[in-house]
Amino acid sequence: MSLVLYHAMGSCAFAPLVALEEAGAEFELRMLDLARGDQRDPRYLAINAHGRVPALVADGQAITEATAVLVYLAAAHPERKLLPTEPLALGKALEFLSWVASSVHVALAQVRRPARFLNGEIGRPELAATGRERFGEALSEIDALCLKADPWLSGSNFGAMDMVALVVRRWAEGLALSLETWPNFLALTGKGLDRPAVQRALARERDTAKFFS
Ligand SMILES: N[C@@H](CCC(=O)N[C@@H](CS)C(=O)NCC(=O)O)C(=O)O
Repeated sequence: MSLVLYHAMGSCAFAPLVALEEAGAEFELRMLDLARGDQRDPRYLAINAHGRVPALVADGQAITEATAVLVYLAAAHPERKLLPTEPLALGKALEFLSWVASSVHVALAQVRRPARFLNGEIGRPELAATGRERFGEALSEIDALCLKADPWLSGSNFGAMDMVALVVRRWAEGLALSLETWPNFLALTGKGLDRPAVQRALARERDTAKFFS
């Protein structure tokens, strides 16, 4: 099986990167530079026509959307228990991943990419302010989930929900939010960051040269 993950620094593709490291999978990492617009390079659009990361190419077949990539990796590495198999727990885990992708990520996009929502300059500061507010509210919701984590959001083992929580933490840091406001989230993600596989993922993204030079 050949696996290639397309990722970009600070992006939601960090969760699949951590999942691959946790699973001990052999894979090639290809880093895009989103600020330079690599995601719109025709060579990348041929892999993901939406022009976004992540994309995981498994034996020549591209899977896009962070949630779908995580579901694929969970199914490909059942022994790693990235997602629960018990129906209710699985439903709750997918609820969390879908909510982050469809709501939390969109709040972030309001702040970072207002041109996606409004053609002109008018209204952009209000859009960004609302996005920041929604993002903060989401962090409070995640903080409450972290309080109940036992010991991880995913249950007894560090799984897909915890990996996505790490992505949210990096987004929050990117927005220069004070994480002390959400102490349970800070503690859980701090524990996640200490994991050897997460440290390997951080080192690997840092040490991998940009793919399109
Ligand atoms: N719904 C997609 C969103 C993917 C997405 O927007 N990824 C961002 C990085 S976190 C990206 O590629 N941004 C580049 C752009 O918006 O041009 C998912 O959950 O995977």
